[in-house]
Amino acid sequence: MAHSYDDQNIFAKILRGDIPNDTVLETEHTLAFRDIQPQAPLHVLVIPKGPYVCFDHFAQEASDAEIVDYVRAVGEVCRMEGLEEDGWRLISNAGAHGVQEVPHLHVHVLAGRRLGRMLQ
Ligand code: DGP
Repeated sequence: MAHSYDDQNIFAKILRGDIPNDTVLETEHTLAFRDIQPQAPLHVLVIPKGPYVCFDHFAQEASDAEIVDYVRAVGEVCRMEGLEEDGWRLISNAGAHGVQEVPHLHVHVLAGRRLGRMLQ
């Protein structure tokens, strides 16, 4: 599947500094910030700085350094936010059936309450 990246998406604008964000963690290749419409007491979005639409695009085209940095950053957010004891959920929506709103890869980190068993 070919992936074409739209650099006018809202997370691209956040990465360019055109739109402010509440940053939790920034590394060489990754930015984590609080979701503007939190679905749980803790709702952080973790995005690669590179122009990747979804997980598959990232897995195919990102460098090993970007991938390692990204995966480590997701773990670091969970640690920094003190989630180890009570746990968390990671979600990454892709495409129409995944109901992906913003076409820049992001993982949602949700925590702070017991979440429903079923994904909606
Ligand atoms: P998704 O449906 O997986 O594409 O989720 C996109 C998320 O992005 C959604 O939970 C709301 C969040 N979001 C949209 N616009 C902004 C924004 O301008 N700032 C922040 N922090 N989050 C945003």
